[in-house]
Amino acid sequence: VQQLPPHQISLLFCVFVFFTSTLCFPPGFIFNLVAPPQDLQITDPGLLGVLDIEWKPPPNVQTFNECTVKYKFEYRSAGDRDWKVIFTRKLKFRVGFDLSRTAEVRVQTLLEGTCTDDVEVQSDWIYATFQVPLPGKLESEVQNFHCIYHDWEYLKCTWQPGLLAPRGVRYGLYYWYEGLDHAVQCNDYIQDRGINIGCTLQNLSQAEYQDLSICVNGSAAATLLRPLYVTLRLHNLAKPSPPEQLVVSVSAVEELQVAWSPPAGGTPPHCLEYEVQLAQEEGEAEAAWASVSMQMETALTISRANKSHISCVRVRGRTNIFCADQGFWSDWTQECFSVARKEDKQLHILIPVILSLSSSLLTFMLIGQCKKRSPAGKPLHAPVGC
Ligand SMILES: *[C@@H]1O[C@H](CO)[C@@H](O)[C@H](O)[C@H]1NC(C)=O
Ligand SMILES: *[C@@H]1O[C@H](CO)[C@@H](O)[C@H](O)[C@H]1NC(C)=O
Ligand SMILES: CC(=O)N[C@H]1CO[C@H](CO)[C@@H](O)[C@@H]1O
Repeated sequence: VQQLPPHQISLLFCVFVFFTSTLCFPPGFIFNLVAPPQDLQITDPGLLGVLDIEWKPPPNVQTFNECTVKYKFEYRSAGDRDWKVIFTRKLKFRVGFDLSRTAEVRVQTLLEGTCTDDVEVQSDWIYATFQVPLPGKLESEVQNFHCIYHDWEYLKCTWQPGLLAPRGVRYGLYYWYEGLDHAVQCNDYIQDRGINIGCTLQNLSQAEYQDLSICVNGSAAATLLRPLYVTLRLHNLAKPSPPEQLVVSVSAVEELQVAWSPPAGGTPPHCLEYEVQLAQEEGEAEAAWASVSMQMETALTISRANKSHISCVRVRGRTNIFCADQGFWSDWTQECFSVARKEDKQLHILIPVILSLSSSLLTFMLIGQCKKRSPAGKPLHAPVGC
């Protein structure tokens, strides 16, 4: 390979720099002119899981009258790896945070239009952080906080006193969701020996499919207790009542037919899936359960290759994937009987469950109905965040 003389190398380098800079930095580039927004501020409206973020336009914004000024706004709770991103022309946002951690936000100016040759130009970032006061030691926070949304009608939350909780501690549960003017205190506490260890909240249908912010804080004479901040999604905490009117019958063609009704209460029937279990007597041994999973159908036909005896059928329900990411199983509804047919002891049950095409069709027709309950544009997952 022939070596180039030094002056040719520097010439090539200059040509290279010229072309790359023309590509990356269009003529008339105004990098230095795009300043970040000013006065980035975070304030706490006292709503237990959201913060207000505000900023002012960059000082030189009037000079870009042939360009649009936008902002890239990013936020996260300290410890999160990823930022959540919002592109906007607004100067104010209210977003959800886990208030037990430090809130981190950053904003930059984006400029695009004739003044930049239609290339998007970005400013530097401007940063801000915020932390609500967290009094007391971490160990004084309540433990084992759990909530269940029963029948889509009432929410029951329970907890245990913190490890460092002194005698005579008084806990309070406060909550807020979009639609309430201010945080509200629970008015129906569950108590154990005079200490609040739970709360029942009614009338929360407005809070379904959005963030419900909860704070459990407490006080005891001369001791500061650490508050617990949690953000819930009610539809993911639903527990239906057991299915009703379970009927088991044997048809003329010796098929076992099982049918039931969706549970009473506020659970939308199209939001349920079921599990059916069949117990077969195996001589003197304990009954063994065989499971069948079903979507919204409320009937099951079991054909029997061999005559056998099934001694019990039970069914339970849970929120299906069309309405929530998760949920709790209901208790079982059980029906036991004796249908001894033959002396044969080694009995087997074959359970070919035919989930017919029509029921799948029904499933997909109903998806639309489920989605309707979730307001458009709201993320299904939100950070845990009084
Ligand atoms: C339920 O909440 C709504 C507002 O969300 C209110 O108008 C209504 O009076 C409440 N009903 C009961 C029984 O508390
Ligand atoms: C608990 O939180 C609520 C709502 O933020 C507040 O009004 C109340 O003063 C707090 N109580 C204690 C003991 O910190
Ligand atoms: C216990 C019993 O009779 N089992 C029979 C069930 O039916 C299959 C064939 O249909 C036989 O192979 C099993 O022996």
